[in-house]
Formats: sequence, C-alpha cells, structure tokens
Amino acid sequence: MSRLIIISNRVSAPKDSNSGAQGGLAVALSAALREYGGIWFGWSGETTDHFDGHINFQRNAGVTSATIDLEEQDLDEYYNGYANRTLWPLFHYRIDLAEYERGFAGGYQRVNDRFADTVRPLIEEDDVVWIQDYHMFPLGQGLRKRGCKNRMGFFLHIPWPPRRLLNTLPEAAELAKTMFAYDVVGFHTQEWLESFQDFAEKDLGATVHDDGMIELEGRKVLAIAAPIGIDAKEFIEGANSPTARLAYRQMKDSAVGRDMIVGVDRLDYSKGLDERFLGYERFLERHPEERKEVFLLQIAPPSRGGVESYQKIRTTLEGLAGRINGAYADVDWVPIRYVNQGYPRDQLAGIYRAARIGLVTPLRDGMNLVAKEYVAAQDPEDPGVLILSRFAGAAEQLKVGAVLINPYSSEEMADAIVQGLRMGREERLKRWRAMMDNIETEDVIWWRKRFTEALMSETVGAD
Ligand code: ADQ
Repeated sequence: MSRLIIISNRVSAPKDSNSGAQGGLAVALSAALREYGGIWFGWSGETTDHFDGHINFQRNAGVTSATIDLEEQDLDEYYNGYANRTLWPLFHYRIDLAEYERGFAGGYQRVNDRFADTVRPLIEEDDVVWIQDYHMFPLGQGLRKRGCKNRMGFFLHIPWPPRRLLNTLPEAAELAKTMFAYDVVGFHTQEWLESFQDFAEKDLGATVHDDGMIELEGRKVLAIAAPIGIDAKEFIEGANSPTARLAYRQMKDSAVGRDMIVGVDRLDYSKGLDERFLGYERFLERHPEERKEVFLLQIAPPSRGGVESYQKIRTTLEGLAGRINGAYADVDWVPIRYVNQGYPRDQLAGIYRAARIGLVTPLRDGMNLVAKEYVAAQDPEDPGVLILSRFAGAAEQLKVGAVLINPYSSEEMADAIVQGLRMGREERLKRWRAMMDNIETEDVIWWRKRFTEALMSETVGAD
C-alpha cells in the first residue's frame, strides 16, 4: 500500500497520545496517516534567522510530522503577504481588500520552492502526495519540476472565485495553471468547482470533459467537489461529556430564562460579523417585545493579527457591540455578549446546545464547520434552529433544514431571528433531522475517503 505525504502550511499532527484537542480536519488527516503510514510536512509556526534546510521530525500517536522554520521575510511576504493579504481576500470575493504586490508573489513562490526542495527527498517512489489549501498552489508544480512523478492531489479549503474576479490578479493564469500539476483537485462545493472549470475553459483554453477531467496542453486533472464534514460521532459524544454538560448548565443559568443566540467564528471579515451585529440590531429595533427575552453571545477569537484588515475588523466590531449595547442595554440585561477567546471543543459543544439559534452568516465561506458543529451539538429532543448564510459552502448540504438568509440584508436576518425564536418543536425537529442525516453521513472521514479514493483510483495519474 502507498504511503501518504500530506503537506499543509501548518501541521496539526497530534502533540501527544491525546488527540482530543485537534480539530476535525486534523483528526481526519491524522487518521489517514495512521492508516497509510507516511508524513505530515509543513511550517513549524516558528521563525529562524536563516533557514539552513533543517527538518524537525517528530512521532506522536502513530503520526510522523516533519516541520521547517521560516524566516521573518517569508512570514511577511508569503504568509501575511500573498496568502493572507492577496489570495484570502480575493478568493472570498473581496477585491477591495486584496493587495497585489510583486514582492508578495515573489515571496510566495520562494517559500513554495523551499517547501519543494525540502520535502522532495522525503518522497519515495510509491508515495501519494496530498497538498492542502491556498498557501501551496504551486507546490505540485515545484515537485514535478524536481522530478516527482508520484500521484498528487490538492484540496482547496476556501472558495474558488468567479473568473471575472480572479482575473484581477496579475498572475491569475499562472496560478490557475499550477492546478494542472496535480492528478486530482478538490473543492468543497459544486459552485467552487464550476468557477474553476469556467476559468480553465475560458481563460486557459482547457477542455472540460463530462467525467470531471479537465485537459490542458496534454495534462489531465480530475476536478471534484468533496464537501468536508465534521467528526460527527466525536462531536456528538463531546456534546454529552461532563465538560459540555457543565458548560450547558452554566450558560442556561446565566441566561435566566432568556433565549440565547450564538455565533462562533475566527475574527475574520469573511465571516460577516459586522453584518451579523447590524442584523441583530435591526431585530432589536423592529421587535421591542423581544428585547430582554434574548441575547446574542458572539465568540470570536482574534486571528492573523499581523494583517491590518484584521486589526481593523476588531476595532469595528468593538465599536458596533458598544454602540448596540449602549443603545439598548438595561441594568438587568445586555443584548450582546462579545468575547474574544477560544474555548475547548467540549465546552463549545455545551454552549452550542444551550443556544436556541445558531447564527452563521459569512459573506463567503469555503464550507463553514461551525454550522455543522452547532447542529451536531443539539439536544435531539429539543433542537435549536440554524440560521445560515446562503453564501457559505455548507448551505449546499444544509439547505434542507437551515433557515437560509442573505447576510447582506439586515432585514432578512432580523426576520430569520424572529422565525427561529417562534419556531415550534415539531418543525425544529424535522429540520434538524434532515441536517443531521447529512452531517452524520458525509462526515470528515467520508470526505477524506472520497478524496483519497479518487486520488488512488486507476483512472487518474496517467504518468
Ligand atoms: P475556518 O475559516 O477557520 O476554516 P470553520 O470551518 O468555521 O472556519 O472552522 C473553524 C473551526 O474553529 C471550527 O471547528 C470551530 O469550532 C473552531 N473555532 C472557532 N472559534 C472558536 C473558539 N472561540 N473556540 C474554539 N474553537 C473555535 C477554513 C475555511 C472554511 C472550511 C474549513 C475546513 O475558511 O470554510 O470549512 O477551513 O475546510
């Protein structure tokens, strides 16, 4: 059996034998590495004055990781630069925030070349290589240039933008062409897949075949939609753990009979947090009778503090929360509880369960796992309501039961909150069951198998 080489910007291999602290993606990739053997390669998260090729190998809980340090300039140009100031905003349809700097593009290529140089000697003849996400588009091409003939796959965790937006990137065609170094490329949704096919066809002159193959200059890549799921079983167990029960009880006690609406997101402009606060404000304004009957708990740990747009969103949200609380709070009630820290998963599960509404309103999101976690954590006898942006990848699967909204519309959001608060138990149960059927079937293990099976199938990898 082939070994698996997973390459991603950061490595989330288990730190010790207790892998419970890992997120769903890390759990699934670690499980794949245990099954196939192999290595998880990536950046250590540390910096060094001068990179001398040193690789740090570790083996924990049956998973081998290999990490390298990066230099400060790499962080500026590759990670904070091209990855998070150019590609992230552009791929989330925010060309107003995207910065196109040649220095960033150069740094991105340099770090990808460094990854290629360093990981190449670790790859053996029969290994299968699986590269993750937008930090690493050109890595497959770099490995091919270094003689790597192995099967190689790439999975994009964020949306693929429509071609007219992508074409604002000076090196759009070169970037898209790097996808043809792979044998299989995967996206979360049919929509992102179609955007890629469209770009390939109209801007690169590729041919899109009915069987999912896309052909360019003699190279064929299989492009698939493979929506990521959560570790549903583990999450449901987590929601029933003593930690979750305690968190649930504490939330219920502190709610003193009021309905809680919960939002949980990294502090990121793609998550539609300003719009969420504004939608909630509209709800308070339009429904004086509901004031003091509800509150919004927004949990948003800061991320990417090295990027200015992330510092800005923090300030904006603090301002909005302050303004709304200032306008509506009373001595015995605060409409928004806004907290900026992370919580252990089991505790989060208890908090989700205590919430009558899960408010997930990204302006654009590759998938959004919080939506699935919120549903999985619910009490099967008395579940809450998921309000979900139609622009989250998760909407493709969860539209069967979620209340879908346009997050740009405060009015739709306000109406959906009222609908959620007033929804009877029978309808809540019906909607929840429909979503759970999907979440339990298409979980993260299903996702991982769907991708690796495509990658290892006989029809791909003609070399
Ligand atoms: P993210 O943008 O990080 O992921 P998401 O899918 O919602 O978004 O995952 C966030 C994870 O972080 C969830 O598992 C959530 O529980 C956890 N989390 C968030 N806030 C937390 C807090 N305060 N405390 C503890 N945990 C917290 C990217 C893409 C998504 C895609 C995933 C996976 O942007 O669209 O779904 O990758 O492919």
